[in-house]
Amino acid sequence: MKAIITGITGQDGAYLAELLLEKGYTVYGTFRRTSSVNFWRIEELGIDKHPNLNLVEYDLTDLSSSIRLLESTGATEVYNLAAQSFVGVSFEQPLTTLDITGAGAVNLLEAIRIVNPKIRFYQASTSEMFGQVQAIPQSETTPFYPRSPYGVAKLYAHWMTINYRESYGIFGCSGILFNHESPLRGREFVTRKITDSVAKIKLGKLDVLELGNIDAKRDWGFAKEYVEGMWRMLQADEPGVFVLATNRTETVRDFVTLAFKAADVELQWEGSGEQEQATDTATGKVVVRVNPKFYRPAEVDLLIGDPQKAKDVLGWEPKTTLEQLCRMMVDADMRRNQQGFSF
Ligand code: NDP
Ligand code: GDR
Repeated sequence: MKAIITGITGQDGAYLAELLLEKGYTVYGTFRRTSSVNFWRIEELGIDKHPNLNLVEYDLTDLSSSIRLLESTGATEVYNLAAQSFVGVSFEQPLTTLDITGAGAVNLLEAIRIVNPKIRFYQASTSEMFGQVQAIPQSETTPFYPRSPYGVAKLYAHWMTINYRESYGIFGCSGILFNHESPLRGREFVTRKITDSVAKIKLGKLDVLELGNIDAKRDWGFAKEYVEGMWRMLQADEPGVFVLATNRTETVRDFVTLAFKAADVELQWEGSGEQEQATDTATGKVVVRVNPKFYRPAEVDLLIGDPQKAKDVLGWEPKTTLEQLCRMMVDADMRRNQQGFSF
């Protein structure tokens, strides 16, 4: 069993590599040439020196490297997790996002068509494709209305995966995953920004956490469970589109309250809109403030997914509650900040 994971330096790539290694796969995990190495996640999971893990330098925007990657490894499963995945940045870099997040997936699909059409392909699609939602909750049949260059690029890759299945019979699956978080989440994303800041405030290393739109509602699950769903999709009898979600939605504000609570800090919220802030009830100090600098040109207000199909067909179900997830992340960030490092 040989699998390629593009984007092994990211959150999901690291967890998926751990899962596949446990299952006895030989894993080829791709990373980009950057000025500084970025292996902290696979190091934290303790798999960076695993004998069955091969780290391969690769850029998703390059078709010929995609072909060589498939030829040289002989892999039978490809999990395309690499992307410019930060929605906020996609407004500043729409064309780079299109190249990597949209066209990048087609480089791999083309390479599969050329090298070995029997290779099974997983595309990391996203609830961002629902954008301005057309139904509540969102399922595999809900119409799309993306609200960011990232969402639009992902929608292109999603339809191309379906198109390559219908045109060439490629076993292409598209997982429409709702937000999933963990202690390995990047600090640019809101949950990890919050839990890392809570730890820093608690330890006296930061005064105030500044956020953008705290009214946004998200369906947050635990990343480690979601990568199991990806694997199950590629083991199914038929390729398909599957939503992975928890079917619970909360505001960013709720997540902030939960995170401070996990660090034994009670918040008092006051004001509204750009004036909204929260104080620590024990000290009376302002610890959270809204800063419009973090607003996006267009926002996705409400996401809540219906994972019934994944449950029925794949036997997949989320187990970790938002409270457990949030505490896990706060604890990890407390430990890291106490030890003097935080990625
Ligand atoms: P991350 O941002 O943590 O990881 C993205 C990975 O893609 C990194 O390893 C990054 O490498 C790599 N990458 C970026 N550009 C390129 C490129 N040009 N060539 C090769 N590799 C590249 O994302 P997550 O792990 O959170 O998400 C995994 C996938 O799932 C992404 O496609 C994301 O869009 C999608 N997704 C994520 C959800 C979530 O809630 N986490 C929900 C739905 C979909 P580097 O380290 O060098 O930057
Ligand atoms: P999202 O995640 O855009 O849903 O994309 P993110 O955590 O960046 O934002 C969630 C919501 O929080 C609001 N927000 C802030 N966001 C960030 N990053 N920083 C802030 O300071 C802040 N303040 C408020 C945002 O406006 C938004 O409404 C993630 C990524 O992993 C995508 O790759 C993935 O496809 C989707 O989840 C599903």
